[in-house]
Amino acid sequence: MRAVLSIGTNQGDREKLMQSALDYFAADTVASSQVYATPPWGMEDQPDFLNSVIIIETDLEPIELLRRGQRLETRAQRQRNQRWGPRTLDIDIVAVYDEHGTELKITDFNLSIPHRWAQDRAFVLVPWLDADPKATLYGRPLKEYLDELEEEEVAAVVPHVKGSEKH
Ligand code: A4P
Ligand code: MG
Repeated sequence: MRAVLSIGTNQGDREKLMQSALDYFAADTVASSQVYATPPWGMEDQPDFLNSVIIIETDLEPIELLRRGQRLETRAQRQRNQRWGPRTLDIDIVAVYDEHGTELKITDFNLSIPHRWAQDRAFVLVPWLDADPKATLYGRPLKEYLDELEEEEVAAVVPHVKGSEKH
């Protein structure tokens, strides 16, 4: 299975947390985006995020992949207290494809794939397109979803300059 993962962080040592998640999946990673600095989406009164998208090849079942991601979030001492609120680490499964490249749909109590907001989020679409310029979602090229978003929202997703963190 090929899986598209979105990694986000806006609390703590964001660069280090981002790197730890990238390292965790490195052996399975077949493509990855740059790391982007992104304004908060959904709940705007919180610090900016770092976001990236990676594409991995894995034999894990989607639910097990979700658990692995959640374990990493827990290791990052993430507190779950607010929907769309600040977090040290967030790993979302954006989309999965079988060995023929067919997009899989999963609607489970605690797992829904494709991720329900993916097409509305510049912080997912811009890095995803960077990692995989040919990517599609629900059979449509990502570019089409990006064209439907506010220009400013898309333009606000910019490559993060490493080492520019203020402490
Ligand atoms: N869940 C269902 N489907 C999935 C999936 N495909 N991938 C369930 C991952 N998890 C999935 O998530 C709540 C539950 O969603 C999980 O227990 C899992 O079973 P959560 O991460 O615990 O809670 P949450 O993240 O606060 O809620 P939600 O709705 O998942 O938020 P999102 O979608 O993760 O958005 N702005 C910027 N710029 N960058 C960001 O990364 N992230 C968010 C969080 C908001 N704004 C952001 C960013
Ligand atoms: Mg999440």
